[in-house]
Amino acid sequence: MNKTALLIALCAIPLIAQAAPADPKQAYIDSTFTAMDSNKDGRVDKAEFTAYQQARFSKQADSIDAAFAAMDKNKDGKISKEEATVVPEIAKYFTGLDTDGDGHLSLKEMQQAMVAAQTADAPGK
Ligand SMILES: [Ca+2]
Ligand SMILES: [Ca+2]
Repeated sequence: MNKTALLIALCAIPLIAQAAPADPKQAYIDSTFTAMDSNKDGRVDKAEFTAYQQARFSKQADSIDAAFAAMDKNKDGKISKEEATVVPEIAKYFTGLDTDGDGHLSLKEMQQAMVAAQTADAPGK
């Protein structure tokens, strides 16, 4: 499966209602560097990088929570196949994401999908 596209879809759900910047990729790189360089010396040292990664992971956990809440229209705490159709990437991989095979995606299954997508994106793997 195309995990990168899935990761982007997962991250983008909370932003669906918001206007996208003209060049999202460049804006992302710029904001990432600025966010990492906490003492603004134009360089990112190891401590800054580590702190940024930790913040990034907790932010992504929040974005999964927000995505999950946005998709769970009937608020029963799980995503049915019908609810998943609002995000084509998730609908497409629904069966693969439903690791316990109960026909619904739990928050845990969504988090696992995020972790799997992260791992697939990690350099050198
Ligand atoms: Ca639901
Ligand atoms: Ca499931």
